[in-house]
Amino acid sequence: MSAYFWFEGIPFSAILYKKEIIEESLDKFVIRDEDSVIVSYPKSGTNWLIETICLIQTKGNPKWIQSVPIWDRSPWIETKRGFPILINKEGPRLMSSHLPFHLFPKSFFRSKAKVIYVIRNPRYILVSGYFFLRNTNLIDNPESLGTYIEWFLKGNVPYGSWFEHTRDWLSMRKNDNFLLLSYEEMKKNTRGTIEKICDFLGKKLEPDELDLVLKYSSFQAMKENKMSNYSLVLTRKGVAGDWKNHFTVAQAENFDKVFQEKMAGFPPGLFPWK
Ligand code: PPS
Repeated sequence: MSAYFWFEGIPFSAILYKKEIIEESLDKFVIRDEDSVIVSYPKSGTNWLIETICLIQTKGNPKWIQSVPIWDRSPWIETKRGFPILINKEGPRLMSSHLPFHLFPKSFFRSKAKVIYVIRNPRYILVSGYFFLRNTNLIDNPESLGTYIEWFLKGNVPYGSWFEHTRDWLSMRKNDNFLLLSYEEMKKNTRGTIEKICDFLGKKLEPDELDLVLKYSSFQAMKENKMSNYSLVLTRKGVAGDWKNHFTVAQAENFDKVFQEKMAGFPPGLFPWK
């Protein structure tokens, strides 16, 4: 049996979250101008981005990423574990969040803090999330991919509707304190993406330091790093193929239709996948 509660129409696992903390992070948590926040919908490549940013901060030195668990290096605002760490931390903070725009700390919108938002083809996110939930006890287990697709399209999944999450956060994409990245771009041009992040965060790295960031944030290196590999131990990589192997033709067509409807109005090319 999984213990979870609903908050504003979204299921949250009681293992990781508490209603009072989510409420407090929304209304009372103070985000400071010097903070940087990594924001994403789950399964978008967040942990990869966290590892990359930690390595940028240490100029490629792996000591920090190999000695401190990833969730303590960039604590999650809304979690039982992350919230107390963050409120007690002085100086510029690096933090993570999967919160949708309307549940994100209100103080952020009055600050100059930086947000890096990473998006990914939602079909991959869906399949990744499906296998993740099948292997964990966080909320109810979907009995089939078909069931999970229904939940996903309705937004009855952790952190709610991907469409709303993405639409709402993308409304900030022209702000100076907002950097939009995609998993697809990180894969295709990893070095270029790291340079983009460095520019955004005002960090200057030498080419050999950049090589080290690349080396230690690779899929293989993260898988071998016990301080970072929790999200990889449950992944499908090497086990199953991509979303095309899992969706039926009808499911894929229906998903396309919903995508077109819900994401209408964004410039073509904003989403770097087919
Ligand atoms: S979480 O736990 O919801 O925050 O998940 P998140 O970290 O956002 O996403 C998990 C997916 O990211 C893949 N991943 C990586 N891809 C490439 N390189 C590196 N270093 C890397 N680290 C994690 C991971 O395999 C999950 O995707 P799927 O499709 O399940 O393999």
